[in-house]
Amino acid sequence: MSAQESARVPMVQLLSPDGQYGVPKEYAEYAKYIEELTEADFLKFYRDMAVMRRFDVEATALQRQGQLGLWVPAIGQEGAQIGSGYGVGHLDHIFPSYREHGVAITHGIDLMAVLKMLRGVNHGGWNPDETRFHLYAIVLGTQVLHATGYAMGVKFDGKVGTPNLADNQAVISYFGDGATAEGDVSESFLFAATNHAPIVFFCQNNQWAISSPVNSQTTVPLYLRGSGFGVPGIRIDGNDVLASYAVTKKHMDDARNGGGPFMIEALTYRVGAHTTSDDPTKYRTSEEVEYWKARDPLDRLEKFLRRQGIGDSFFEECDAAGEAMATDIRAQTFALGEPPIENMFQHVYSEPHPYIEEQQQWLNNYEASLEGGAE
Ligand SMILES: Cc1ncc(C[n+]2csc(CCOP(=O)(O)OP(=O)(O)O)c2C)c(N)n1
Repeated sequence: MSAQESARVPMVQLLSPDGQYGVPKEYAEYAKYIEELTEADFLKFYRDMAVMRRFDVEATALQRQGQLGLWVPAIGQEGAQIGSGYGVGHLDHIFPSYREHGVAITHGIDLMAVLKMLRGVNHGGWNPDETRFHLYAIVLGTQVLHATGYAMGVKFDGKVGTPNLADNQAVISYFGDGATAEGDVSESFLFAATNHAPIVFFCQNNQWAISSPVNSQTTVPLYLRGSGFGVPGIRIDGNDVLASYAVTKKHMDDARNGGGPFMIEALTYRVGAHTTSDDPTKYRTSEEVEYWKARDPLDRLEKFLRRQGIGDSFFEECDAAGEAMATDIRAQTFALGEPPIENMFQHVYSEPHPYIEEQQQWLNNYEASLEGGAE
């Protein structure tokens, strides 16, 4: 569908681009989730969005300085990620793709673990058992199948829809508009629906899959993609952190309580490059980018907070905290050593494997030949 057609699709928006809060009557069911929030929650949303953006700027600079192999920017997607991340319950499991640094922040992942992975010195760096935030997945759509399987397991274990609400669990999986074209995602919808699995499919439609526009992935709004399989869905304004929070929270609660799978399409925009290896000026116009910058998720929440009487000092504190974080991760990144080369053979299989041992032996011999002055 064209950008003009897409803009006419109804979506949940609770915060307008100029920071006015209001709940249209057709979305009244979401209002209570915002009414439960305190001022401290709104400030936390802003602070984390600001940290996420500053982290992104710093990581991009570190990549340009040769400190990281690659960086995957998420500027513009802070509202979708911080809002939905906080909508996830304390026992729920999260299956990200590779751009969910903001969701990672909401679940206490050490940001250095993300940087180490993109420098190639670890294989992920956090423990999914403890954090319930699973490892990044580069192969598009795989994490959606993993999430669906996990949700089916939760269901088979009887942890869904029990009277003991505090013990129930659900799963959320993140993926992009491009990933919806993968068979894995369609298969996930089918298994989730037929097993009535407790899962929310959270699609960040940032409108580009590298250089492929979303209208090459679909002719219908993506939130309808699950419906033929039996997965209902809704579109939200992904640059509205409050809509992202309230809609995710409601549908995670519903899934946990036995309501089955649901799909959320968060309409947002990747303002930066796909990765630091990409040059988006080759395939999209600066007018389009400016249009979306004017709908920036941080500006929108800042306008809302200022309307609530939050003054300059809070925003200055956020800036200072962001600078301190950036200084810290820069120093930590510069201090990272080279990992032992043997690391590449570890964690390939859980038990010793003859092919891996053979390759390691070849490397050992090669290194010994260099030490012996083979040149
Ligand atoms: C199965 C598979 N095919 C192709 C790729 C190469 N690839 C990496 S990212 C990407 C675009 C993904 O776009 P989207 O799903 O919209 O997510 P975004 O990167 O915009 O967050 C492609 C094609 C891949 N990683 N995995």
